[in-house]
Amino acid sequence: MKRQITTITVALMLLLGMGWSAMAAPQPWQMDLQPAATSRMEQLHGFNNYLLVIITAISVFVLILLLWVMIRYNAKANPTPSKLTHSTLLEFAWTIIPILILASIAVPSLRILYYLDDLDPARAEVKADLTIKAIGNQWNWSYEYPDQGGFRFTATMLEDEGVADPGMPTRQQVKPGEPRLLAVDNNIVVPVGKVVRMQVTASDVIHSWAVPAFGVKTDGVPGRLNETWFKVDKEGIYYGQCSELCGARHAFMPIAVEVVSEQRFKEWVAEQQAAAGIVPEVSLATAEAEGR
Ligand SMILES: [Cu+2]
Repeated sequence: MKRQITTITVALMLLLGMGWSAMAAPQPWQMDLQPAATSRMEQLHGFNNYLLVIITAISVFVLILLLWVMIRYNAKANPTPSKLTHSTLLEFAWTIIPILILASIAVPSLRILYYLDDLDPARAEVKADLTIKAIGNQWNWSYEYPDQGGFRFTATMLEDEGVADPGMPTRQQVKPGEPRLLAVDNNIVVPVGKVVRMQVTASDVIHSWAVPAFGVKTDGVPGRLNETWFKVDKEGIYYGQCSELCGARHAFMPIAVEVVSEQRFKEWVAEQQAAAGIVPEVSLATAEAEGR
């Protein structure tokens, strides 16, 4: 009995803990979506919850109808069945009501879809501050920062401690505290609170650049440049994975996005430019402001 109570308590704590822990990577026994780090994901969360209410109401309604028919209209309870074959009112109702339900799903769904796609320069809230290009390769991601001098690097998954993968060149191993199968050698770094224009393509087969906490999932198609955007409200490291089956090591090309302060981002850009031997360009606006 005591053991049972302990098990139930642990299960309850796990369930409650899932709702509370704000992690940017999937957690063991996680039931819900990852906590939202962007306005995009907040909207997707809202839509998901809204659908859950509709789905639950329909399921409960159908269950009640089934039980009602089984109990009230079985051969024993209802020996002389009704001869009714037709009911205009009923047919009208079961056509119109589903149409209304579908419309109430379609309208918010399309509104979110347009919002996710909306990188309109005329709208201040989704005007891009920074562009990053992600290129999917079998099996890692290359990144370019075209408006920061054009430096580029490749992000490859870190290996498990003590496990050398014979199929891949020797790489760094995960450090304690880093999530295995998600941590990479070179995180992409973005400033907090800035709109990032994410361009996604691929060099060989179709990949997909996806970070659940951002509500971003964009296919990388060879020969095609797809575009999406996100603005992260909280600093931290956010993990994602390639989400389009791309070959044997598809599960081993994760994505790690480090969201930092604007100051730290500038320092990081300067480090990357120095490493790549890029002379930082002075933008026209800065030059004018400094009277050059
Ligand atoms: Cu893949």
